[in-house]
Amino acid sequence: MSVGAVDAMLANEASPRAWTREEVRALFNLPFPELMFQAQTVHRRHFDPCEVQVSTLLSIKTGGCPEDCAYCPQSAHHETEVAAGKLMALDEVLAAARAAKEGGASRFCMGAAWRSPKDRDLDHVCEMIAGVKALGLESCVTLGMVTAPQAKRLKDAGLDYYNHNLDTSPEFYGEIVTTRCYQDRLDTLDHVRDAGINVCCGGITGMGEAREDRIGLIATLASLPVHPESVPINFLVQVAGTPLAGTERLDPFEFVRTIAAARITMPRSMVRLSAGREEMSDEMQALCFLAGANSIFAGDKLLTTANPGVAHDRGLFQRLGLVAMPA
Ligand code: SAM
Ligand code: DTB
Ligand code: SF4
Repeated sequence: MSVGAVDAMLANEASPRAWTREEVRALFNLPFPELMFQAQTVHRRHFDPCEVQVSTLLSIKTGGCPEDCAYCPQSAHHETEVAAGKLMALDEVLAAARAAKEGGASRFCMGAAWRSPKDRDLDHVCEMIAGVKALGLESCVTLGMVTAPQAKRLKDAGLDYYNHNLDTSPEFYGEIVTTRCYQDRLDTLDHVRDAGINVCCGGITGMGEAREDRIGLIATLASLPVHPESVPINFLVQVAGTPLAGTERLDPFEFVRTIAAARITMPRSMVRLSAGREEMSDEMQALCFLAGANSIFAGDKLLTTANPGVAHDRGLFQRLGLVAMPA
């Protein structure tokens, strides 16, 4: 597709729609300045380009996970320095949520290294959600696969967002995870959507995938029955002991292109510049914001790996004239 043809294709975009691979491929193939122009045009149609939503992440149950996700330091299949822990106590979680609120976060996300939660685990998580909501924060959890009744329980507890990523294209997925399949992920997304919870769903780049896999990921996300409200794009954090440690580092511009493609294809979604910021220059992060990213995780730690500190992010926001999005 020529630059002019892509221009014409985007000129009449009014509402969210499904995207074919060919269309997404055409975006990835644009010269970088054209892609950035299109991404910014779409971004400004729906958002203030100077506002960035800030979430805080807490690992409420760390390590010892039975799944074999090749990127993940928390999998029991890999020998990493992450020790397996138990589910955190409610008061500890709420103390962290209070600190996140004081630090300026509008959303508090809790992650658990589970394949799927047991019903009695869910009792505790529901109490945490209710506590986080009572503090005036939006709530998000990522607990692995959930059934329809479990999703309903989470909704009843007041959950705002459920994070469950597709991670990559359907073709590459089997190289990365063997203990659950792509369809399992799609099923969980359906359960969450049907329960009336906002969907947070994205993927990872830099795992040794081809551009076609990044295209396949974006086309799949943008063809879900409803676009995810939030789309985290992670840059692989290489952790010693995981099978993906030592993978050749992806060209940073490819990552920026992936952000831009997410922005253009899912115009009303929040696109999160997610894991991997610790190893990115400030200039690369600025390019991601220019490409349409409008959400980040703040705080020293993601789940188990490092994230730029709050002071650094505050400085970056100031230098770029960005402001935290009000809740
Ligand atoms: N166990 C749950 C699950 O897999 O759905 C929730 C937690 S899991 C750590 C959430 C997401 O974090 C994964 O789907 C993956 O996209 C991302 N992630 C995990 N390890 C990562 C890494 N080393 N680099 C970048 N992203 C990572
Ligand atoms: C997502 O897409 N990225 C976040 C969140 N959802 C849960 C997690 C990133 C984890 C990075 C590796 C770690 O810190 O363990
Ligand atoms: Fe477990 Fe989630 Fe890590 Fe996969 S990504 S190993 S499911 S914690």
